[in-house]
Amino acid sequence: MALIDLSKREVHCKIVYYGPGRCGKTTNLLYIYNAMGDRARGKMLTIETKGDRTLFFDLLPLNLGKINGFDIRIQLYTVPGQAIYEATRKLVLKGVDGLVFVADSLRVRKNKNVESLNDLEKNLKDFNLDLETIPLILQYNKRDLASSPIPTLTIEEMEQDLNSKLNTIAFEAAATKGIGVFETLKEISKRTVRYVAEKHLLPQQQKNGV
Ligand SMILES: Nc1nc2c(ncn2[C@@H]2O[C@H](COP(=O)(O)OP(=O)(O)OP(=O)(O)O)[C@@H](O)[C@H]2O)c(=O)[nH]1
Ligand SMILES: [Mg+2]
Repeated sequence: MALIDLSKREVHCKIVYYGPGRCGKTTNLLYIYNAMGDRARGKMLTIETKGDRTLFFDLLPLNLGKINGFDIRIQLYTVPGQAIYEATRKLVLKGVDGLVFVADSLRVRKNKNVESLNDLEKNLKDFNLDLETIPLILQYNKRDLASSPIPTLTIEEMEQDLNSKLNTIAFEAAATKGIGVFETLKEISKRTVRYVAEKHLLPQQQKNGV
């Protein structure tokens, strides 16, 4: 859950990158980490990795500067996408304030994308959250492969599979090249900060007469 420190005028929010195994969640964080200067980023923490598979989670703290006099601190997390790490995925979701669902454009991952979105919905329910209330945006990753001989999904198919009910904003991305990475981060940060402010900050300020 977001932490708001009125005395230090700091807002801390947690954003989780969710999605099937190998869709590019860690790649998003690595790109952000490498592109950000030391003033804006903290240390990137990668807890247990085997090859390029996340076994626990990644964590990247970011300082997004001030909004309305409040320092905005964001913690980006990734879940391990592989099906067997279900318990860890749920653990990482605890206290989430905003979500990026990263989908894989590879045609062979069509079902995995849908399964992972269903898994997210189920896990959120256990925290009394749902896909409609929490800020959630989509990222269709690996779009660079659409111009390769490898079979990929069209944007229309991905929209149909993943966004017909959600009706949220979706960014096309190629995380290895950084395409769409900051667009995604900017949008989810904006929505999450707004959500946290409306949910926690305004009531707290009213209570304290600030
Ligand atoms: N061509 C291409 N490859 C990508 C892209 N994004 C990620 N990859 C590759 O896909 C593989 C998996 O990427 P990761 O970022 O480790 O995937 P993940 O979602 O963190 O996977 P888990 O930790 O297992 O859940 C790596 O080899 C990446 O280099 C992309 O946009 N285009
Ligand atoms: Mg990973």
